[in-house]
Amino acid sequence: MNPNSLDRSIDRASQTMLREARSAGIETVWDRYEKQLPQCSFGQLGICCRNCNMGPCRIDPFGEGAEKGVCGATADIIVARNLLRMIAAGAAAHSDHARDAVLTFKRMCEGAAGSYNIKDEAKLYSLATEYGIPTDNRTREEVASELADSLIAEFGKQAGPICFTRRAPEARIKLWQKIGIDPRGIDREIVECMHRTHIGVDNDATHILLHGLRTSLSDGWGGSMIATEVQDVLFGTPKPVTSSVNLGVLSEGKVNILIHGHEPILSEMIVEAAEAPEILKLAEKMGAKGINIAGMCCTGNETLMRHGVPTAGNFLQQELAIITGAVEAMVVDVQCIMPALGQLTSCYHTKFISTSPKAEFPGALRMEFHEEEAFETAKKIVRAAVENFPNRNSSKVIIPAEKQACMVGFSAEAILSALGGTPEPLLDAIKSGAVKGIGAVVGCNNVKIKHNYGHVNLVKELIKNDVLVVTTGCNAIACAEAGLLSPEAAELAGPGLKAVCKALGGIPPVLHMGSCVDISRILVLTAVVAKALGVDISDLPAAGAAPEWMSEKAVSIGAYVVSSGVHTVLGTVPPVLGSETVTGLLTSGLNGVVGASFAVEPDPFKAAELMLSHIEAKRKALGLE
Ligand code: CUV
Ligand code: SF4
Repeated sequence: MNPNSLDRSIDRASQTMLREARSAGIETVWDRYEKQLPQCSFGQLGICCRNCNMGPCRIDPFGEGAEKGVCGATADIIVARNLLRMIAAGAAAHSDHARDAVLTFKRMCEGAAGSYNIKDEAKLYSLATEYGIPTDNRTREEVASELADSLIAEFGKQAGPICFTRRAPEARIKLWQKIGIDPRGIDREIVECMHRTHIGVDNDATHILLHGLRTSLSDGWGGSMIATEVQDVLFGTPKPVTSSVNLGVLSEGKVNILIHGHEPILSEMIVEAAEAPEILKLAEKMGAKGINIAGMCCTGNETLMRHGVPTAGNFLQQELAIITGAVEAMVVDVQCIMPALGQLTSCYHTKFISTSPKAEFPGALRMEFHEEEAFETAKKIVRAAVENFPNRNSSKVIIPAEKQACMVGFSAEAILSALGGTPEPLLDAIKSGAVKGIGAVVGCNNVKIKHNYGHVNLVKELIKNDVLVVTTGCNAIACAEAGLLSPEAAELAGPGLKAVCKALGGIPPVLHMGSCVDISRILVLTAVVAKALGVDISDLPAAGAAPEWMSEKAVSIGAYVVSSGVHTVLGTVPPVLGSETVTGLLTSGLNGVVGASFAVEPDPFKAAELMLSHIEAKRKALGLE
């Protein structure tokens, strides 16, 4: 890879910081990637196994050396098992996040998490109804408490089904039941992944993969959806709000606190704590003009869409933000936080504060966060950042100018209300061809793809061709940085989509639906549209993409999106090419099983073509020309 900053990112703010990193001799993720090259080809192909201590074993991809592991496992078995473990880890990450949100909710009901309360009562009652919980003559707290118990029970259910899976169209549920992938309790599915992949248990690639689909569904329609819904009850269901993104949101004169990771439980409190009068007074005393909170990654998405808190960047910008020299504290919880941050922050005055009982980092200052004293801990963290302000070395500060306006917060509820309360106007637009279909573009950054290049170009191609795009995660932030989440971006859309955006009062052609767990909102939206059309999700003119994905969570996401019937294009190659059987199943065999499959295409322009032709084919099948 060429170390030229222009080749590493398409984003100007990031290019500026990459230049600064080079001149200061600071190492970043791109440099570490180069040191890894060439990466191990056995790993890339997915044909190494360390599942027992007779190994490690590896299969010779050229058929010259070993064809089997010591136990006799073939490439098919090893690749499928490795993939299943990736799905298990991803589903576990989302679902453990959900568990913590639900437990906080339960503690709040018991009066033991005093800093939290119910922000969306309407959602509380609609969820209670969905769970068959009686609401007449009961206090709000009684209803909430029983709902919390029902949600907690979803994790340990020995027999299915998970309640929210019943939001899918009837035909989809029947299909899941028929092929045996209607998920049971979330924890059960994940544990079974680990059991099946232990030496000498499940040794048939197809059989292994089917359990992968079931596990992923327990994430999408289970863990992730539970996280989304409970967070909406606790923190409010997002509504359209404007804000700004990119490294330029950092402030020269204020105390900058970055909140990075994935859970809103902590960040919601930090946002509140930064408004406490005594803390603002302290900031003034320290010579700051105020306190500036900015998000990163999905924690950023959560606070962006609920409070309009600006976001400083996505996954590959976490180090670049520190290199501005203007960050007093980088506060992290879980997921996608580079362990490199410890050493990096030690080159600056930045305090690297870890908060999750589950996640410790080298070089981090530990300020463990527990619901019981949430607000107090949040204040302590903010105070530590404020007191660090005088240590900022202004000669080291470089804040890029780029700061892009965006409109975010399009929950499924917000989209329906923008449509006037029913999906009909959207259906009409799809039927008339003004909107050709829906593109769901999500997922991480990956150093293997030029930062934001895949995200931005793919989305631009889709809207240019009248495909309405819904986005979450790091794609959403990339889109925001490129100006695609502003109403003005409708000018970049095809004539049909542009007119629809204008008719709906000036919405962007790319709708920010939230964080990664909020891909569950996309599932809900597709289910609503499919039901209104009287078809299955796999019949919709819709396609998904993860142009720069890297995490195991993304593998679980891809699996549940496809299992839900949405054809999905991946921008980086998953480690499966060592098995023709597994590769064939993923890229075509699944069509006959769940009515959708994967494609891999690193070039975003070609990926857009794949999605567009899929959408065209689905339109034709529905009789829409
Ligand atoms: Ni999950 S999308 S890197 S932060 S999982 Fe993290 Fe959201 Fe990928 Fe981005
Ligand atoms: Fe090797 Fe089989 Fe053990 Fe894997 S499970 S390390 S293939 S012997």
